[in-house]
Amino acid sequence: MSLTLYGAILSPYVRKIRIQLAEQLIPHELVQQAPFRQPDWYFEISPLGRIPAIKDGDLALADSAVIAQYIQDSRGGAPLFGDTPEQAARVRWLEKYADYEVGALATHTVFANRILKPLTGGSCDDTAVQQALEKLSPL
Ligand SMILES: N[C@@H](CCC(=O)N[C@@H](CS)C(=O)NCC(=O)O)C(=O)O
Repeated sequence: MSLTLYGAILSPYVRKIRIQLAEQLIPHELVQQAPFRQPDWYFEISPLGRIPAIKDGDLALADSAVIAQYIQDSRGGAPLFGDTPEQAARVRWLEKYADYEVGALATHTVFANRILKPLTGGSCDDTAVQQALEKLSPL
């Protein structure tokens, strides 16, 4: 089955999947999709409109953690989650930490305010950015 990845290369969640596909030498097509102004059809692949999403034949999947696990399960290749249950648990913890703790501050607050909002006609919330940077600095 042919695998299609939808997303924009600036997204850390999309880059996670691109690194996996490259590491595991998995053939795929990349279709550029921004995380805003999504066409209606994209919500059938990614119900929340977020990137990344994939199509693999008739299967549509969203969320980078779900996609990474599916690719590992369906394509195998180099071990992505380590060789033992302990290593797999550690990898998953780091993934959740990056996705939901670092991502909330770095991507959804700093990047969104400083880059995306001005690009889309909004204005940067400097207080939110400053608070996020302070929380990120000990990480
Ligand atoms: N938990 C999701 C997060 C994906 C995510 O938030 N992607 C951002 C781009 S970096 C997005 O699509 N934002 C648009 C939105 O939230 O509407 C994943 O791991 O795939």
